[in-house]
Amino acid sequence: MSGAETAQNEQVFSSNLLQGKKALVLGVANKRSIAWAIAQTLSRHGAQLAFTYQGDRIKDSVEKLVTTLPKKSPLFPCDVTKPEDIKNLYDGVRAEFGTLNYLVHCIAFAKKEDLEGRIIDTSREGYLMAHEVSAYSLLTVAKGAEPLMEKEGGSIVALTYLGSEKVVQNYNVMGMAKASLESGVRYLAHELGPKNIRVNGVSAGPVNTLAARGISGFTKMLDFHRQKAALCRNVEVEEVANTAFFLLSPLGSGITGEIIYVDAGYRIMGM
Ligand code: NAD
Ligand code: 0WE
Repeated sequence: MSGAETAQNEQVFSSNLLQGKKALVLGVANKRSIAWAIAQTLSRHGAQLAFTYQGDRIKDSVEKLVTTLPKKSPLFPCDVTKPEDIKNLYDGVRAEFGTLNYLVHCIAFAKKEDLEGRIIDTSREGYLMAHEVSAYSLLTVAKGAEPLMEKEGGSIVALTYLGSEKVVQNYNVMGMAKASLESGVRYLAHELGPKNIRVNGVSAGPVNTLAARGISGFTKMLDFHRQKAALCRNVEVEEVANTAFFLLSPLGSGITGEIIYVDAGYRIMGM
């Protein structure tokens, strides 16, 4: 491996910066999930965590991961398209934690058929599904968190992708949904700012997760990204997690409504 390809972050950082803080992480599916990398990082900096999982199908794998953390973490089922799940989630978080400091949104979904072919052919149902799960859900989970964050202030981070503002072949309806998500970040930042709740987005370069591996030609995309990126490499999931940590933590106290790119300098390149 050349120097440029070697991970730059072999050093693992820990601190007490988040000691006594409580974080809810949405979107862990397995050990490769960006949400899991963020959870581990928050835990290493002292935070206490709660998790959601989408359905019984992944309950066991999430449970197994969560028991590897030093502090016991409550786990709640939550399909964001089910309002009763969101209500039960926050009833549970209130009972376990009383307050909440941080919320991490790592959820996206579009039908496979809408991530290929022509965007013009997107069905109404597929469009609505992608937007409901990937963008509208930020509002519903933020709404649940708001009363729990009011006392101490809080911070929310959502994961997004460059396909929101530039055309990335086949990202299609997910690009529209991410544009909506990013706009939601700004409107929420304005609305929750007076309560000292910050809201930001982390725009990650392509990472080989479960969601990514469902996409045909993903390995080619990683190669292309590596060739074009200023740092001549792909991003490591730990780098995405460190930025989410920074934004959530007091280090990010002056930042809200922003989208920060963790893409090894891909987006800045012209030719
Ligand atoms: P992942 O598959 O590990 O995570 C996606 C999560 O969304 C899963 O945990 C899944 O259970 C959850 N989800 C889907 N539908 C849901 C629903 N109805 N209710 C509740 N949860 C639901 O993949 P990932 O790559 O870690 O994705 C996390 C986030 O990162 C997503 O927002 C994705 O768009 C974003 N992102 C990914 C990449 C990448 O290349 N992997 C790049 C930039 C941004
Ligand atoms: O946000 C994402 C992926 C989100 C995603 C992935 C899937 C695969 C399986 C949403 N829905 C589904 N539905 C499925 O059935 N990324 C940023 C990763 C990604 O996805 C792409 C990309 C990149 C990068 C799709 C097409 C082109 C590029």
